[in-house]
Amino acid sequence: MKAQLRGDYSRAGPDYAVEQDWSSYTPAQHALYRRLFERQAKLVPRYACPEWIDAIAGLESAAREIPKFHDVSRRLRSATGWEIVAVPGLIPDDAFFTHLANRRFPITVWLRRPEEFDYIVEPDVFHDFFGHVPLLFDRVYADHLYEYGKGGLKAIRLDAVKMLARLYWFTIEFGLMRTAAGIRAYGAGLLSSGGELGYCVDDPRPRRLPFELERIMRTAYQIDRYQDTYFVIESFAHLMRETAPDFTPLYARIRDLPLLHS
Ligand code: HBI
Ligand code: FE
Repeated sequence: MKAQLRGDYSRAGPDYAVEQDWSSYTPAQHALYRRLFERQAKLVPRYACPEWIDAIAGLESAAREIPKFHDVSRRLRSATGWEIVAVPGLIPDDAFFTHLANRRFPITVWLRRPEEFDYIVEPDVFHDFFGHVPLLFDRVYADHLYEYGKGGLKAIRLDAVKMLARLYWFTIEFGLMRTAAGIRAYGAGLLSSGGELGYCVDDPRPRRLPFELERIMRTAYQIDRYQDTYFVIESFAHLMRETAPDFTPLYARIRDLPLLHS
């Protein structure tokens, strides 16, 4: 059983949606959010993929204070048809995949405590917003997430969620992209991390492997430390192409094979 999740799930609906209740954030919380933003703002010009850099330019409101989800959803809907759904934190797979399959991205409403400035176990509003929302303004990335959501509902039926979760981990959370200027990060866990964002691009220790779906689905990922293996896509169009086929035969082929330890 998952350790006790810290969000307030008491007012969540059947789809786990809650009100953001923006007025409940304190000035101290907005200030902490701003410090987190400013820490990453120093790093992203050097380490973030161009699509993230382009998108954040249109989200200047997100720099000063915890963003108002409704305001951003309005802009997001006209850009790619997506919107933010406020959630109390991690939600069950079927609810999560159902939101993605309806072009809604779940964003946690609570912010970490000051002592969690450098590391947090569960995704909070800073990880979710800063790491995930800007790329939803990129049409190809957003279309991939939509397909991922539909694929997730199918994976539940095929009892293949653990394999599919590795794809999400090594792309949406910790993915790297090759660009003309060199390797850049597009994974939300990287973009929102004070230490791993520089490490994943600059450090000689981790392996940086070309994107390979079967290898990704067989690679165990690290939960509470920097990854020692990253996978590199050529572009979001490349990610889209590589994940377009039906995964059913792939699940059947690798289901009982041993994990490859990165
Ligand atoms: N819930 N709020 C939230 N955010 C996630 O990223 C998330 C989730 N529930 C399930 C989940 N991710 C993963 O297990 C799936 O991607 C497999
Ligand atoms: Fe995330």
